[in-house]
Amino acid sequence: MTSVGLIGLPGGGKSTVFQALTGHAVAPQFLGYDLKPHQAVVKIPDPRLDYLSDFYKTKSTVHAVLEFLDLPGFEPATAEAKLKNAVLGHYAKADTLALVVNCWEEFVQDEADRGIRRMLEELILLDAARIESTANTLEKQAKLKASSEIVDKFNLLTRLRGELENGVAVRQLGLSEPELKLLRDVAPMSLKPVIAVLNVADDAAALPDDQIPGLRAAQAECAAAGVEALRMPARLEAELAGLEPADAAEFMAEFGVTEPGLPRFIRAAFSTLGLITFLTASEKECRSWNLRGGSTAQQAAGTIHSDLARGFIRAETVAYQDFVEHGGETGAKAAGKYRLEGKDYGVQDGDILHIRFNV
Ligand SMILES: Nc1nc2c(ncn2[C@@H]2O[C@H](COP(=O)(O)OP(=O)(O)O)[C@@H](O)[C@H]2O)c(=O)[nH]1
Ligand SMILES: [Mg+2]
Repeated sequence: MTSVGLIGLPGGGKSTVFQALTGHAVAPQFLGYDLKPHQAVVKIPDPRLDYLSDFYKTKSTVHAVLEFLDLPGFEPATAEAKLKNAVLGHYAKADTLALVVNCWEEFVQDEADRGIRRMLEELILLDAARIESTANTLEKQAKLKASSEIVDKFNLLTRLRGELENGVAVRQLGLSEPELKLLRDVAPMSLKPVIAVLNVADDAAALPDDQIPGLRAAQAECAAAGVEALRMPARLEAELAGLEPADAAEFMAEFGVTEPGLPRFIRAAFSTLGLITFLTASEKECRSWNLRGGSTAQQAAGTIHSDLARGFIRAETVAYQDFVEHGGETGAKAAGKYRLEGKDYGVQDGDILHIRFNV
């Protein structure tokens, strides 16, 4: 299950964003020194899945999910090393980090500096220390037996140390697949994708970016760090999350919110993580699935069940758009839109797959 960890300064609005995105209210922890993360699983809304469920009058509809973790915060300038390490240990559990930044207060320049630059720097400092000690161990191993893997890894880590010392995150280096493989056990924290959630005030919900004091500064800080930024009036959204759909729509209109935060956040998370969605559909069950972009049909089959990957024969495939345009399965088949794809077929976002297999 793909997980998103909410991180940031204490009081930046992590728990508020958590509530906005998951609908789960958690007790406020002003200092963020309570080290227990809160967890919630959210169904990913998808109109394509709704359409297919409706079309097949399916017995069961299953949404792909994202897991959200409301992680403890810390203040980089003053937190003790022990606390920092405990908190950063929690960050390691998330696939992607959502950095929540207070942009609802007046003096946001300081907040942008503390809440964005300093927080991201902590990930880099942690990696620098960890990579240094791994590199030292490798150096000793290389003296005993210098395999090519040890040498390649040592060289890569030496290069990373230089980059990290210059404040460059591992995620910014565009490493190749073989390089990433060498780093698997090191699992650098600064390799994790980061999305910044710029938490703006309720009455700023409908304002253009440049009319929100300090927002531009925060966006510039994110751009400098190579991090995508998403603005969200989190407190307002947290209230919305607790309302009936009709009331929520009225409330949104009143505050000029055109689209709730969750779908916007999911789009940003999917693009940052390089995820796509594929679908399976029948009278029995309609379901959406998360998949790493660039995956093959066999890998998609494997996310459904390992048996389907092992005994993979063909993936009967139709693009969602073609399915809809031809009025469903029969029409799309008549129009020749169903394809039989092999195991190496590169699955596209919105593909409806039916895996033929034999075990
Ligand atoms: N005015 C305003 N206050 C907010 C907003 N988001 C959070 N807060 C307040 O800031 C305080 C800390 O928020 P919280 O989500 O608990 O921060 P956390 O420590 O990062 O989890 C709470 O009193 C929130 O009500 C916001 O968008 N606008
Ligand atoms: Mg909190």
